[in-house]
Amino acid sequence: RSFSPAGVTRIKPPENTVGFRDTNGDGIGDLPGILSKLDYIKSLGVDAIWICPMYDSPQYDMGYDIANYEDVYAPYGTVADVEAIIAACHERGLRILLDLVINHTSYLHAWFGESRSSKSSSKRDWYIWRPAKYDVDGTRRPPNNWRSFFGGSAWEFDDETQEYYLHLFAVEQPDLNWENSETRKAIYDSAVTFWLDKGIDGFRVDTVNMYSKRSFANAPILDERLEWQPAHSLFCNGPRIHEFLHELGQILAKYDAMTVGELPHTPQIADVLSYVSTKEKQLSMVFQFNVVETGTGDPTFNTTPRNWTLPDFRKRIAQTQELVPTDGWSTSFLENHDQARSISRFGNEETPEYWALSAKMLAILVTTLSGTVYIYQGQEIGMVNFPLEWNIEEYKDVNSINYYKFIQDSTKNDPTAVKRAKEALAHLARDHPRIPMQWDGTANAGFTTESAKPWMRVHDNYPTLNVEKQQSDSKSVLAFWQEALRVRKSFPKVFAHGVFSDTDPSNESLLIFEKIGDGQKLLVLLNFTTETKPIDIGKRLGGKPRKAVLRNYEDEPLDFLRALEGRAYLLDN
Ligand code: TEU
Ligand code: CA
Repeated sequence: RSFSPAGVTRIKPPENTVGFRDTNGDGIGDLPGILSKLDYIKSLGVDAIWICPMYDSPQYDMGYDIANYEDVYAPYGTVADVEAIIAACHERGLRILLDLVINHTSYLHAWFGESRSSKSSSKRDWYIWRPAKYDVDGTRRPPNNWRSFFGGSAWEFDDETQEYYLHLFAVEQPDLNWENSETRKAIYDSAVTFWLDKGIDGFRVDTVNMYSKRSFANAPILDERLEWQPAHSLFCNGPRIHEFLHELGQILAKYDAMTVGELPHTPQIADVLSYVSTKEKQLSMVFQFNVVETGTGDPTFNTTPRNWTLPDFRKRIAQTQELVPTDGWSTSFLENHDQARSISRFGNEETPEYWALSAKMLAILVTTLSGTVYIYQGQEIGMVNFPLEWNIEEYKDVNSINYYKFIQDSTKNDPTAVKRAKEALAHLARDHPRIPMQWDGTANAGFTTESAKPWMRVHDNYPTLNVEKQQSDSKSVLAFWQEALRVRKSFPKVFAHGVFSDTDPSNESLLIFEKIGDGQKLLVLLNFTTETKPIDIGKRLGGKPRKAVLRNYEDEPLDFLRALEGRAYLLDN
């Protein structure tokens, strides 16, 4: 366990992944914390929960670096705690998904220990090792120019056997070699069936399209200033990926388990369908990135924000909805542990009024789209990004830390560039969704005991923005989400299965769309600006008086939408 990959800045690993709830006062969220809040989760009107990786891990990527698939990270609890959650979920009619992280393991996984021990190890081929390249002057170089997702080369040289190993993510996350059938079998036996046998209902499958590498050729130069280039086209959606997922699918089918795969860098519907088409028997559904990538940077620096327009945003929504009339299935979401808060990105938090309107308007958007809806902890109470004023030390995510350091180093600490990097993080960093959940108005927001030091700083707005406060307010964001999910479930044919059409694709201010299903039509009208915009709603309702099934203002004038107003109407088709 002494092995430490060379050539990287050692960062102190954070103790935790997301901060849901701490029950023993060590400042770290834990499994009993999840157990204690299942009734709350159930009360939202959801059917299932997905738990981010709770496995044994040195936490270089907040648990997405797994050292043992069959054990739990001790500060979170034990395998028995997970079993208790499984049982408690099922008692309440909730299903439970775990996170399946099988593109890579931690460098501390026993498989990697054996693999790196010698070139003749029986597990050598379980990871991806390649010899170094040498310049004429003897300078050692990695096998190719690939950039890792978290910056720097995607290859790390190991002194022990004088070869490089591939890591698409952090240095501490070596990629498994899926070409080796023995490796695949070990993955299925350990990561997959160990937990299915314990009764979980399925998995969220991490980086589901990266297991089959196309080749190890140099990536095309996308940005000449960079030594290492993004190589998605060479490792995403590779030649054997569907064969692998079909193999995995056969195991999952035995357990009737559902899956939601994470599908980055795959914007085209035909490619998405190759994973989720029912006849392919691979995945139940996937998270497409089209919508959440709105307003993010180029593939090299996805942390850098860029301007976005409503026509761009709605085109991306339409791309996810295109799956609905096929034999595949879609998802609807705006947040997860990798995405900054949606209100801070797509809404407006300038005033408390705008904040609440945005939260509800975005809730209407997410709950009226077809597919399976996913909401992320804190989204149901309208949690927002932490402010720009927070020190850079408050950022704990490896992606944020490396990004900031890269900008500092590559610009020789140019103040303008460094300031811009900090602004970028304040807008898009993965840290925003990971700060402690805001349960109540006591010190530390009820996430942990009042005297404990939470592993990440609590948002300053917790005294006014918390679950307890919203539970006693029938007009709260929380109450609105509950209502929206209830209405959605009352009309599943049109809310969850309806066929989407954008009626005003070039409108820069109003997002208006229709859904058709089972003789019904759902009309959704959302104003993304803070100005009142004229629109003939009466005409769109066919001249008949209607009451909106969802709305974020008290009354329903028929010739305009006010700031951040949202409404959904059900009509006969
Ligand atoms: O994310 C994979 C992924 O492709 C991105 O969303 C990633 O977070 C981003 O590109 C980083 O720049 C998954 C997990 O959701 C993420 O938390 C993990 O860090 C990653 O895999 C590695 O396991
Ligand atoms: Ca704890």
